[in-house]
Amino acid sequence: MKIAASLMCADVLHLEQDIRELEEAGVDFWHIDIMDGVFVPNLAMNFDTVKAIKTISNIPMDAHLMVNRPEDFVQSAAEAGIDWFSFHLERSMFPVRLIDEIKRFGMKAGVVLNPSTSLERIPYVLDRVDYVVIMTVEPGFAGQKFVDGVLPKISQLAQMIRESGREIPIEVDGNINVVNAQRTLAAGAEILVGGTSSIFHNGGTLTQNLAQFKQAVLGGRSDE
Ligand code: S6P
Ligand code: MG
Repeated sequence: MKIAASLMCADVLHLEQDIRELEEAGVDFWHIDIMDGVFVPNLAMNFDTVKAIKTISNIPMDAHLMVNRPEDFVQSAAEAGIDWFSFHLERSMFPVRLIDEIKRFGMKAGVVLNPSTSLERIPYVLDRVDYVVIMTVEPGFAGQKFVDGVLPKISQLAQMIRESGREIPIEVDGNINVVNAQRTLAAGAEILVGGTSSIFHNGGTLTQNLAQFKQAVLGGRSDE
C-alpha cells in the first residue's frame, strides 16, 4: 500500500509546513490535481506551485490531469518536475500515442477512468501504460461520496493486469477513508489518494492522521 497525499486538500496558507510535516511522516507521493475549468468545473493546482514544491521536497509528484487536452500539458508537466502523469481516457482519442509521448519526456504514464467509464479500452493500452487510476468519485472536487459500483471494476482490472503479466499498479482516487481503503485494497488497488477523508480530515495533526489511517487500514479495523 502506498499513499499519495492530495495537495489540493492541504491548507494553502500553510502549504510549506504541511509538505514538510507529511514528508517527515512518510507519504509516498504528492498527488497533484490539475484542472482546466472545462473538463471539470473547477480549478486546482498549477505547475508553478509544483516547481516551488520541488525546491523543498523530493517525493515523486503524481499529476492527475483533469483537462480536455492533456496532450497540451506534457512538456510543461515534465519541465515542472512531474514524475507520474495521468490523463483521462474519456478525453483522449489517441491514448497510445499520448502514453508514448509522456514516457518520451521521462515520466511514468497513467490512464484515469471515471466511475462510470468501462474497462473497454484498457486492453489497447495494457502493453505500455505504467499505472491506472480508478476514480471512486466524479472528478473535480474533494469531499464527495464513494461510488460503490466501482469495486467490481477494480477487481476486473486487477485480473486483466495479472493476465497481462505486467506490473501495473492501480491507484484509487476519491473518498478513500479507512473502510473504502480496505475495500479497494481487497479488490486489487495499491496506491491510495489521501484527501479530506483521511490525511486532511480535521481530527488531528497531519502526522497523527496519516499514522492512524495507515494503522487502521493495515490493522483491519473498519470503525472509522
Ligand atoms: C478530485 C481529485 C481528487 C481529490 C481527492 C480528495 O477531483 O481528483 O484527487 O483531491 O479525491 O480526497 P477526498 O477524500 O476529499 O475525496
Ligand atoms: Mg485526483
